[in-house]
This record gives sequence, C-alpha cells and structure tokens, in this order.
Amino acid sequence: MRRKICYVIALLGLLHLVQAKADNGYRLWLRYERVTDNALYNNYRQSVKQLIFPANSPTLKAAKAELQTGLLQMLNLQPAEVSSATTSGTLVAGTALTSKTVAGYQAQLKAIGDEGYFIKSVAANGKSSIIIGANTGKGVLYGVFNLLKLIQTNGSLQQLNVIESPKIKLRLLNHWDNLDRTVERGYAGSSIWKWHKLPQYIDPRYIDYARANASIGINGTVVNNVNANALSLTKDYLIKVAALANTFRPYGIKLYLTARFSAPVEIGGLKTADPLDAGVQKWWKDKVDEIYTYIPDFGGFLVKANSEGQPGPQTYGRNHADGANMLADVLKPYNGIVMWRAFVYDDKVPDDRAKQAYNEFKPLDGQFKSNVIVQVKNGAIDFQPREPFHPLFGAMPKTPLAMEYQITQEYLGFSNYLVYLAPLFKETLDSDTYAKGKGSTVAKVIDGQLEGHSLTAIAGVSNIGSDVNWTGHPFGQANWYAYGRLAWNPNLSSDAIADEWLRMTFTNDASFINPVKQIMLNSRETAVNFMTPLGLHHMMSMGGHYGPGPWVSNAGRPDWTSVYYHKADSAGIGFNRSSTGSNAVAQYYPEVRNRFDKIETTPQELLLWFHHVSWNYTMPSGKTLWMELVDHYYAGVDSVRSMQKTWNLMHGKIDNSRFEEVKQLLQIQEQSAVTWRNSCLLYFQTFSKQPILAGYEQPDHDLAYYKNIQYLFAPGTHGVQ
Ligand code: GCV
Repeated sequence: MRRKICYVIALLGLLHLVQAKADNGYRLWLRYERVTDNALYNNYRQSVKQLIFPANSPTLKAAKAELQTGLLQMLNLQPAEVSSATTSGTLVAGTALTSKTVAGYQAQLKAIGDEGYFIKSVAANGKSSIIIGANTGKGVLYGVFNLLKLIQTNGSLQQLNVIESPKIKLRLLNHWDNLDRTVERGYAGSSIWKWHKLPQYIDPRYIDYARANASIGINGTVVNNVNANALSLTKDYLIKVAALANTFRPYGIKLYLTARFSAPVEIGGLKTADPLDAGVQKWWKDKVDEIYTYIPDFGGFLVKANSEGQPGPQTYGRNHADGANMLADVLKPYNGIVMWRAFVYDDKVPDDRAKQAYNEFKPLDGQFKSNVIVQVKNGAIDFQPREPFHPLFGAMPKTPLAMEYQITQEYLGFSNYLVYLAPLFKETLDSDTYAKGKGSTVAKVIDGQLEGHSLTAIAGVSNIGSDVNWTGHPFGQANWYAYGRLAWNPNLSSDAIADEWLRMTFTNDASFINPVKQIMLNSRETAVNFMTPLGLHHMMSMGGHYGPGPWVSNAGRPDWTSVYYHKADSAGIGFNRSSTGSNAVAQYYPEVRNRFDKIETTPQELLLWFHHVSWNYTMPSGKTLWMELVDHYYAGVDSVRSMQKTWNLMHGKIDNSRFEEVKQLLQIQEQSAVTWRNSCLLYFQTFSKQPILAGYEQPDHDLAYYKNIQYLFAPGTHGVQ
C-alpha cells in the first residue's frame, strides 16, 4: 500500500512538472515567470520592496496593476505601499501631477513629450530609489512595461538612466477583420472581435490584447478590414465599437475605423457618394458627429479607395485628394485624421503595376488637407518577400506619408513558416531615398524629420487571431512584437529586438537564445532564397498565395499573374524596369535611379526586379545567372534544414509544447521549401534549357506533378484573389 501511495505521489509530481513546463503561448512576451537566478532575484526584491504609486486615472490604475502582477509573479513580492521612502528600495511612479518627486525632474519631463518616460535610479539621504516619471499616464504605463522588461530579461536595476520617447506619433495595427469574423489574409483562426456578443460581453482577450499592444507602444488600432463593410458605420456596430474603444482607452489605444467610400449610398440611401456633392458631405458630417457621441476620442478613418474593386472618388470623376479632403474636413473639428491608402492599381492594364501608385499620387502632393496622411506600403507591388522601397517615399514632400507593413504572412508561408520580419522592416526603413541628399532614409520620411511633418504614422497589418497563441506560429508573435518596437524606434536593431523577445517569450538561457536568435535573423533571407531569390517576385499560387505558381498566366488581369512579373523566356528572366524597359527606375531620385538602372550596379538581391537578364550572364560570383539562381534555391532549402537541426538541439531548454509545435511547423516549412525550389527550377528550366547539375539533390517529381498541386481552401481568402 505504502509503495502504491509513493508511486502515485511520484506520478503526480511528474505530472505537475510536465504541466508546469507546458505553455500554450497565450501569455505572449508578458509571461512574468519567476526569476530563476538567485542573486538577481534577491537584488530585484531589494530594489523595489516599497512602492509610491498614487493611481487616480484608469491608465495609471492599469499601469499599477500590471506592475503589481509582474512583481508578484516574477519576484513573489507585494511591495509595501508607502507615502515616502522610509528605506532603500523604493519604486516611485507617476506624473508631475501625481508625484512631487517626479515633478522635480523638469529637464527629463521636457525631453520626453506626451508619451515618453524616464526611469532613473536616485540616492537621497542614503536611500536609493527608482523613479518612473512621465507627463501622462500613458507614459507611466510604457515606463512600467519597460521596468518589467528589464526584470524579465535579467537586466540590471542599478544606475538606471533611461529616457525614452516614440519617434513616430501614431503606431497602429490594421486588422483586416470582417464582421462575420473571417480575417482577410488571417492565418491564426478567426477574428478576435466577437461582434455578436458586443457590446455587453467584453472578452478578457480584449484586455490582454490591449496590454500586449501597450507593452510595445502601439497606440491605435483599426479594427475592421480595408475592404470595408459600410455596416460598420451603422449605429448597431458603432455601439459595439464604442465598447472596444472603452476597453482599450486605459491602455492608451485609440480606435479607428475603415470607411467604405460608398457608405452614403449603401447605408445612407443617397443616390451618389460623390465627394463634391453637398448632400454627401452632409451625410459624412452627420455620421462623424454621431461617431463622436459614442467614441469621444475616435481616431479617424482608414480608406482603401479605387483599388481592387473598392469604391472611391474616381468613380465620380474626382481624385484621391477630393475624397480624402472631404472626410478630413468633417473629422477636423474633433482632431480626427484620414489615413488614405496609396495601394491603388485599378486602371485597366498599366504598363507596369509598380509605377501606378506613384503616378496617381505624386501629382497630388500639396493638395491634401493637414489632417490627411497617405499610407504607403513598404514596396510598390504588394508585401513580397523582398521589394525595393516604394518610390513614393521621399517623392511627396508636402504630404505626410505613413508606412504600411504586413505583419501577417500573406506571401511568406502564412503561420506555417518561421520568418522573422524585423530584417525586412529594417531594410525599408534604412533605405536611402536621397530625396534631400545622402542620408534621407525612409525612416526619416515617415518619422517626419525630413520635411518637418508633425503628423507621423506607421501601420502594421495584424497577424492576430483567435488561436490560443494569437498568431498561429509561436514565432509569429515575434513579428507583432518587432513591428511595435520598430514603430517606437526605427533605429533599434533586429538583433536587439529578437534578443529581448526571446528572453521574455522563452527563457534567458544563452544556450537557447544565441542559436535561436541566429535562426530568426537568417529566416527572412532563407525564405527569399527558396521562394523568390535575386529580385523575383509575385510567383505564388493563385488565390491563397501560399505555394509556388511561377506558371500562373491566366488570372483575370495580367498583373495578377506570375509570368507578368518574372517574364522568363529563352533569352533570360526578370522584369526590365530600367530606362530601356518600363522605366520604373525614373520614379527614384537620381542616385538611386542610376544604381538601379544598370545591371552591374543593381544590388544582386534586386537584380531581376529591375532587369531582364540573360541566363548566361556572369554574376559577380563567376557563376552564370542560371547557376546562381539554382544555388539560391538550394541554399534556401539547406537553411531550412539547418534551422531544423538547430531547433532540435533546443529540446529540453524550453517547454515541450512550444518546442514540439515549432519542430512540426519546421517540418512543414522544409517540405514547402522543397516544393518551391523544385517547382520554380523545373519551370524556369523549360526556358533556360540548362541542367541542375549532378551532385545536387534532384527534384523528386516532374514539373507536371508540381503544377497539379492544389492549395485548396487556403485560410484567409474568403473569395478574394
Ligand atoms: C485587403 C493584397 C491582398 C488583399 C488586400 C490588398 C490590400 O492585394 O491580397 O487581400 O486586401 O492587398 O492591401 O488592400
């Protein structure tokens, strides 16, 4: 009997251990696990054992609650609440209005603006304390998250002198979520917005969503799809939206909506949506007045107009500025803004789709009202694994431009692939437009420095869904995180962001962080290599955009096909956008234009974006273009295999649940990489007529086999192209 009891106890203990290790990823990077390093644990406990944190607003209350939760979980500590520092180890948090101590730091308060904060170690009368100070509750909240991050990442709490403020004013998520809870290009389940239960039921997930966003400085969210449904603007939905806005407000997150341009017709019963029509203008004014009765701090509208079938001002013979300004006028009294998207290509068949946004928008520079910001995708086509920076950056000096990134991996293997996007985001931010000479980076265009704009914004198309881990792939969380961190400060490095994310999300164990960080940092180039190396683009299967489809040649319009973009023929491959071709290079400033105009000076990774190159062209490596292409595809697959090997060595260093999940997803990625490689090379071989040399792992099937693979019911499509 005793042996039996011992056995059961041992089993329960084992079960507990296994359960303690299980992690479903729901807590994201806000896990607040107990600090395991004893010295640090004791040191942290000594540093914050007392608390002075009067919280008289919802945001300060949220900040204080977060701090208390974090300290309790990580340090098993409930700091004593005091009104003055009676001992060393006091944490003071507040604004100049709530804390006399904070008010004493005028220089810091002046430097940090509305959303910034400082964290400072001070010693007075032999007692040391830490001060988190800000001008607003939101700043204090951001400061609290930073202090918690220091503890989560095993940082030092000694001699702190942090001064932080965001470089970009509006840092938004864009949800492509539909009212039926499907998500366009969403790969993590359904929409987290439970419209049918709002406004009464506030899913606790909404609060965790707000906490996670606030922890990385995101301060706005557009909750509905840019392929908009006018019903979002009806009273029934506005009440629901207001409930979300109320939930997010304490976390410093403003709510925005997409506006369907034809709403006056669809839900207003008008005959027209012409922006110059007085009746239409009145309809929008009344609608905006109504919105502000429900959401007094409503942020404004995001609009996709005259693009991919969406209605817009051109439907009525007006231009984008006419449409945007009409909405801007009615939002202005409330300090609302219009984010007008430049993702347009509605002309029948342009000579080069890459040129169209520039051609339509550049002439409008200077014509937009001051509360309009034009939202431009990072590249001119559509969130490809690699694109050169969009030529509109730097080309509209009189107009504030917002950056639009895609966090959800529409063209990067959905939530099946591990692709860390910070290097992609950075590549665009760091690109030099030469708009005002050397050093005119895209980052300086969007943070307003280059032209002195004060309205600045950045948007990331969200990868969030109802999956328990929010983003489908555990490493998809890193892309949400990295987007927020770069929105706060575009100068941060991909490495530093990966480092802090890994520590918070998994472990501080260096034998995990270093190799896995390398996986992350290489992962984007790996995906480019096995999908679209050397500047190739838009070669995915139709509809779902998941697997390869370099052969796609019939898709409703030429610029939805793959052959339009790679232009492979017996002579070579690539889109001639040089001055001898579509001349898209002319949209860049001379320094950039000249570099991209010649094969020899075009960076190798963009070669086939700008040039049609002979199969036998000698690359800088000495190989022919064909062999270089072959090697890139093989390198891509090899890298996925080394990612797998490295990951397998991580067994036991983190919880088994996430370890196994990533391991299995990497298996999918490896098979998919092989499919991409074999499909593309077998297809291009029909033009190059050159071999994949013996010694290379030969394709296991013929081209017909790969062409026949169907990617049925791809998530995130719901009838869209
Ligand atoms: C929201 C691409 C996507 C569409 C998306 C569009 C856009 O074309 O495939 O699903 O629509 O971009 O950014 O508006």
